[in-house]
Amino acid sequence: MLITSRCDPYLDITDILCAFHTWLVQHDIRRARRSPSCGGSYTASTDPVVSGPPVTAATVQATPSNQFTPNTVTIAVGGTVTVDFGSVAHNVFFDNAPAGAPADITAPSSNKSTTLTFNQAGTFVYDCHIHPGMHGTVVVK
Ligand SMILES: [Cu+2]
Repeated sequence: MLITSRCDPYLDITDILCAFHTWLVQHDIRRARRSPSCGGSYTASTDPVVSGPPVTAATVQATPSNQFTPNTVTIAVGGTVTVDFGSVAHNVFFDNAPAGAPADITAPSSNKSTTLTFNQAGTFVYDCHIHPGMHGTVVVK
């Protein structure tokens, strides 16, 4: 008696990897690499970007209305956040000095910009000590 299987006996690991690679490309997983075994039609520059990697630089406005805008920014490890101080003086403190946080901007600052570098992944909450309740968040990943 002939026993048949629903599984394709000729489906080998290359076919599985090829199908997975196609899925990665369709979902624009940016780490997907062209695989010679798949024939390769994928180029990062022409495919639409659904969600890219975190930016390496962001700017936060410290506004005269006592807000950090945008309130939360997300950057890559090693990226920078430039705090753009407006006409009203503010400062920036990473309270409790979490590991990897840049130095505080202790001096009341207005009409200037200061760039902070984040070399460790994490979520860094900062406050202005002049204005209670004025705080923002930098997510580094
Ligand atoms: Cu302030």
